[in-house]
Amino acid sequence: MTSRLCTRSVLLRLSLFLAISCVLATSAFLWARAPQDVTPDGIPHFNRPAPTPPPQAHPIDTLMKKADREWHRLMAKETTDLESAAKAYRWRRGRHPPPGFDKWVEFARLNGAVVVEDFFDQIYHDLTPFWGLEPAKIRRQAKNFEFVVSVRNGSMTVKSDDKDRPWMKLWGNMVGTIAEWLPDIDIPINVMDESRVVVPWEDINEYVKAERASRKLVPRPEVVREYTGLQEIDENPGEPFDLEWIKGGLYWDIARVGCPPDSPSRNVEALTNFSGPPPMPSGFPDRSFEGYVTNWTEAKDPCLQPDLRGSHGTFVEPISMSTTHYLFPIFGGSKLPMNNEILLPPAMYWTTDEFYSGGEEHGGAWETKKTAVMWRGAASGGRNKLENWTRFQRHRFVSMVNGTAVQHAEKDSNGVGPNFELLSYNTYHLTATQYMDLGTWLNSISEAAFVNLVCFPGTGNVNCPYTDAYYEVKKTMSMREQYAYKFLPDIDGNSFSGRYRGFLRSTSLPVKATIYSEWHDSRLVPWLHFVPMDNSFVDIYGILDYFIGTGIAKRREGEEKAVVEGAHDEQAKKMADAGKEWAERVLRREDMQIYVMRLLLEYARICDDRRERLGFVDDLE
Ligand SMILES: *[C@@H]1O[C@H](CO)[C@@H](O)[C@H](O)[C@H]1NC(C)=O
Ligand SMILES: *[C@@H]1O[C@H](CO)[C@@H](O)[C@H](O)[C@H]1NC(C)=O
Ligand SMILES: *[C@@H]1O[C@H](CO)[C@@H](O)[C@H](O)[C@H]1NC(C)=O
Ligand SMILES: *[C@@H]1O[C@H](CO)[C@@H](O)[C@H](O)[C@H]1NC(C)=O
Ligand SMILES: CC(=O)N[C@H]1CO[C@H](CO)[C@@H](O)[C@@H]1O
Repeated sequence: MTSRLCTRSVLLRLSLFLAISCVLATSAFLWARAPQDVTPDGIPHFNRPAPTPPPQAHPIDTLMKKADREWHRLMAKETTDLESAAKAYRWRRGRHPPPGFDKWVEFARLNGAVVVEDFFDQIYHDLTPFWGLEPAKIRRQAKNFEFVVSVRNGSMTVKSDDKDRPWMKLWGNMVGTIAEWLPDIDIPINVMDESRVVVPWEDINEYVKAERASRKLVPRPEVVREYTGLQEIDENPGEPFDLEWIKGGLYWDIARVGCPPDSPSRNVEALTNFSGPPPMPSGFPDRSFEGYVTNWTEAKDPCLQPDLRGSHGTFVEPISMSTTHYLFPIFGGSKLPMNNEILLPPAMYWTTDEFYSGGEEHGGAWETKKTAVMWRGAASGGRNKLENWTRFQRHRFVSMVNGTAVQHAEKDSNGVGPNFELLSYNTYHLTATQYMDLGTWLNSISEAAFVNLVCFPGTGNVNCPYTDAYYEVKKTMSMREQYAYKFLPDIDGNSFSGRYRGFLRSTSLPVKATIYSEWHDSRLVPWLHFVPMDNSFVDIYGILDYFIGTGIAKRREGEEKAVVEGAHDEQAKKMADAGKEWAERVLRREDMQIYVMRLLLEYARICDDRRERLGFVDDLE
């Protein structure tokens, strides 16, 4: 804290006394690049010798190397035929594969899929607790839900209150394309943006134990090879269960009961005062590697980050809430780590609507792109109001990359903005801030803006009395137009951000922060296919500094080409290319079908009274 306040005060030209005590308090390294390196008027001057390069590798270099190794480790497990796939299955899952597994392998093979058993981990994470419920109960819950996609005799049907509900249509369509290979199933669908189920951790733990106890490789003669089917429930559907929906209250308090008892968030109560900037790290984020996300699973997990209760719209004020603490089967496109829905690839990824998918145009060559950060979107994330808008993630992000807003904070208020707090320049040691202030630099490399302030109470879409002073509303920009920029941050809205797949498939580089889990999580490797970012966004400057550097090209004496100090453009291009190439191999529509087919075979088994003995063993004969 001392050095944070001190250095900032130097930069902000506060009292000499503080400057001296700061110099005394900070290390020799800081001293070496202290005030004289910073131009007081924010104008870059390049007539100084280049700073000596840092002694070790940049942490991002280290993380990229680690990601490469991680990917090779994954790919070493690739399976190519029924035999190796079934073997990998038994090894990882401890059971026989479900009936229909041979058709599944065949379908994957015909569609040229990369098959690594680990890519399907999310399915097992989601379904495991259901081994703790009676199959008959799951079938009845599923059958009687209001929104259901069903398969009978290889045909798909949709039950909904309105046949034009887009999510129902899209997911119905997705299941319909593979229905001929599926057993009879009822798939209850979450039609809301927000996730719906948080079962207390202690209950889930019991359900998971039930799965563990029943897990075994049943001797071949005892294996049942055919699903029972749903005739019985069709003839005798019974009544819906009362799931005791919770429709009000503080979502943080509802959600944290899903956290492990010893996790940092479990016993931290919700906030009720959302005025001013959110709690933010005062140094490198916890669990980071020298300031950068190193474990993506942890970086996304609110159970490990109580601060998120005051800095993410999901916990500040969701638009709508309808949650239960009882386990029942419901499928949706995204969820928090403490939720218990069953994930499908989001309908927004299945649609061919260009607004979400970005269409089939993926952007031009890297060299033709503008070296800048582009973000356009609505001020969603929840219901932002006068009393709490400063705690919403999209607002925070747009402000933190707004050079003017950042400059105000630096010059006038000791680094504290209306909805963010800056770290000292001596935390991340950016190249850019050796030459200019953060605001000046950001103004030259960043073009983020809202297209709609989503004010509450509503005042039309463009004006908003409490945020007008902080944001300039700009025109919507199609994803295709955004691909003209190298760096595309992706920030949660009311739940996950539906443009992520489009960004991954683009020739630009996605920079991703989220607290939501999705179907694809175990097939994407952070720092290889995308740049992971902390939910506080304090690492955004370090990320941009590494890739873009000062943003201003200059020619050194005796050198032919002008270079941008500190830039790693090659690495950015490499990651953008790798992400695109990988998305074209494992995030195709075919890959979604393959994921859903595997998921639904498993789900049908869990719904079957004979589930403990149901299995596929033909490969062992
Ligand atoms: C499915 O097929 C079975 C056997 O052919 C038949 O008894 C049943 O009525 C069919 N169900 C539906 C929903 O078509
Ligand atoms: C909320 O917090 C702010 C800043 O800490 C404080 O000024 C304000 O009085 C608090 N409001 C209430 C209602 O407690
Ligand atoms: C990331 O963190 C999770 C949860 O703490 C842990 O289980 C996992 O092993 C970690 N992954 C890596 C690659 O370190
Ligand atoms: C950037 O911040 C300034 C000062 O808060 C504000 O006037 C301006 O509208 C913001 N720009 C955008 C694009 O939101
Ligand atoms: C979850 C929560 O407490 N949200 C609050 C956001 O701020 C408004 C205005 O103070 C409150 O009404 C909400 O309850």
